Amino acid sequence: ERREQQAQAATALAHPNIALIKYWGKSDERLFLPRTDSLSMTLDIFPTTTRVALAPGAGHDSVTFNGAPAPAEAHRRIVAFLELVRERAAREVRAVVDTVNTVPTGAGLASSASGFAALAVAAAAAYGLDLDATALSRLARRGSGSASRSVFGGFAVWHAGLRGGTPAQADLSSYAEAVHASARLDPALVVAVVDAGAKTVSSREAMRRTVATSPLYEPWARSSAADLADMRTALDAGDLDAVGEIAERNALGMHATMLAARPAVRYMSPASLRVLDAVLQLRRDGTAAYVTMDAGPNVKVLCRSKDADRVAAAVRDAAPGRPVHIARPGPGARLLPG
Ligand code: 2P0
Repeated sequence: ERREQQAQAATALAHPNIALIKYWGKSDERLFLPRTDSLSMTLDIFPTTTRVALAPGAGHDSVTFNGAPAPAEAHRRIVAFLELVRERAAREVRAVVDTVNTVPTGAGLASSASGFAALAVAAAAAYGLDLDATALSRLARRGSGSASRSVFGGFAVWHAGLRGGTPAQADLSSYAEAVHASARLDPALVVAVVDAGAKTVSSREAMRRTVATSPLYEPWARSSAADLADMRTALDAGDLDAVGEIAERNALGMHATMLAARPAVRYMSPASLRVLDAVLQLRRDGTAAYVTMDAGPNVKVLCRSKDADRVAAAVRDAAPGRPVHIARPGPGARLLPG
């Protein structure tokens, strides 16, 4: 193969996203197909930068995180992802993958969304695949479900896709796309890192257990479809209070499904609940602030951009000594020059 004589490299940048309508539960674990549609905001903080360089003659892929060899599980998932890219490109050449994550170590914020979005964009370019944003989103999904959404900036909806067809049809129909939000919305997301420790149950295992055993799962999945329709209307109208109320009920409902799983999965800690109480107090005092939580104890508070400092101060009071970050809507994944 002549083109493999010439090493090719590409570097991409992507940001994390936080779901306002959650992805919780897969219909196909291998293809990363979700049971429900989800909707997120891509953040403007903590980008991941990933460089993929083809390594002609190398017998295996090598992967570093922040300059050190990647942990075994991350290495395994990245190599599996590269196999998929090689299959698409009909090429065998191995790669060197170097990833720099700017999430502060132990921030307890998932980096798989920004990580696989950046990897999808960089690997597709390095292997010579010419993919549009839809195809990149579909590809990123195969690394981590939520990565499908980080391909886009601002707000994005990830379609669960067709049910009842062939696996290939389902795969083709499950991708994210940008969602319109009114400029009036002007939101901020205050991220309270209440516990930097590793999560007790992986989201993959927790999703599996919730779908298999929680009697609350199907009712939540049905209500989530209604939440998504309401959320699109609220975003389009720039109605921050409606966006916040819908996001909060969807997230707390997701946590309720987990609490009802057997055995229960509980990510909320006493410190999380103190932040939830502080947010209720902010609302009683007239500041629009709404919580969302993911597969861990950290709390994200949606508010108006102009209120972000005040909300952050209230959150700091409720969780003394814990890092608090302010994020706003950020850009989609993109190739960097050079
Ligand atoms: C979300 N989460 O919508 C949901 C809400 C956590 C709670 O996506 O198994 O790392 O790689 O597809 O995307 C976290 O799960 O899971 C997640 P995989 P992912 O953001």
